[in-house]
Amino acid sequence: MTDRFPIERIEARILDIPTIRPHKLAFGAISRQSPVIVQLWLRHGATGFGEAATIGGPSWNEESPESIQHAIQAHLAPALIGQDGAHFGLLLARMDRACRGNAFAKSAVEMALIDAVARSLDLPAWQLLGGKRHHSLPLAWTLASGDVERDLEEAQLRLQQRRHRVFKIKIGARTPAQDVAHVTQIARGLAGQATLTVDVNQAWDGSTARRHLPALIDAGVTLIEQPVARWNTEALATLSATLGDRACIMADESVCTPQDAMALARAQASQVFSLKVAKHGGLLRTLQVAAVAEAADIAWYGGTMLETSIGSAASAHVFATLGAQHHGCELFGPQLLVDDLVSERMAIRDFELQLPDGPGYGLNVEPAQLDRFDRARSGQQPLHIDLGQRAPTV
Ligand code: MUC
Ligand code: MG
Repeated sequence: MTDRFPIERIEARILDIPTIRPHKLAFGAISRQSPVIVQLWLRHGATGFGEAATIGGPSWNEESPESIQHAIQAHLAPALIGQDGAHFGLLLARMDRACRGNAFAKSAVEMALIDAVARSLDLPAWQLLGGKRHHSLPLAWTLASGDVERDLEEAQLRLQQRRHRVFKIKIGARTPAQDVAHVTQIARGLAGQATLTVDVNQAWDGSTARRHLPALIDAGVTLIEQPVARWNTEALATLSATLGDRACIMADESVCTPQDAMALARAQASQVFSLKVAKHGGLLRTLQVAAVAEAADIAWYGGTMLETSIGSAASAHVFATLGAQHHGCELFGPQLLVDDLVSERMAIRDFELQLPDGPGYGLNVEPAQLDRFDRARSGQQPLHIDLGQRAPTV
């Protein structure tokens, strides 16, 4: 049998795109995103685009834009050039043989491959991933300016625009008492208008979480994301067992591989998994993690690494195919950036993200925008996260 879609070329470049305001998380603040954009050419077919975005260089997990670009250029692209792009599973196995780990890098390549093959077949990517089950999903916005007034202004505007009524508040950088006060003030300001979630990004230990989460729940928080370190399955399980009726515990950094998902499910450590294409190592592996969740009666949430419209639309295609037990999504990355790489973004209507169709991810990527933000052209340096003041230990 002749190869249908020989892979001809794969390129990866780092872009630097400022955010509309500093975005403050438990581990530091960012004022730009540095996505790695992959372009993949098929000899008898189309070109596809993929993206891997980290947050604060290698601060969110081990991979950085520079390590992702290196893994692709030095190891993943050479393993795939000349291979038939039609066989996604075989190509994932080839990438695994060429390079251990490096899930973000693999996800960007696989994303570009699926886009290219779907475009060549004139199909939406969701068609290759199992078919569409959702046409839209509730879309959260993250409040992370660190300032109550500014957060409330941001939230009120988005409520008026009918874009967001689920707000995720980033905490963990300050003392727990300061965080509780911050969330409580926001909750009072938005009472009756919004649903509130918090993301602690692993900043607390088990006893801090046990002590302070009840006050956040009393304030009105209904979903609590990664309150403790990613290895701390035991603390997650205790929190899920004790707080579970009043609010859901959601695993994020703890759940990357399908094996992580199995271990968390066995331990009954969380009621929700935040799914992110990058940390799972691609769209197909996101489906695998989602399958474990569904089998274990764990709901899913459509997470983000603050990608541009490329990574966000690819994520939307896979989320569109998942089951009914979900808590919506947070694919707001494009709106946090000063500009985008595509001519038209996914639409947001009545507080919901309208999930896109194809071909591929249904995007029209603008080459001039890729050039405009290209680090190799602008000469920007790798990002150093703003570490700010260290929070006192509790
Ligand atoms: C994370 O840990 O969830 C997602 C939204 C946001 O504001 O930060 C990210 C990372
Ligand atoms: Mg998170």
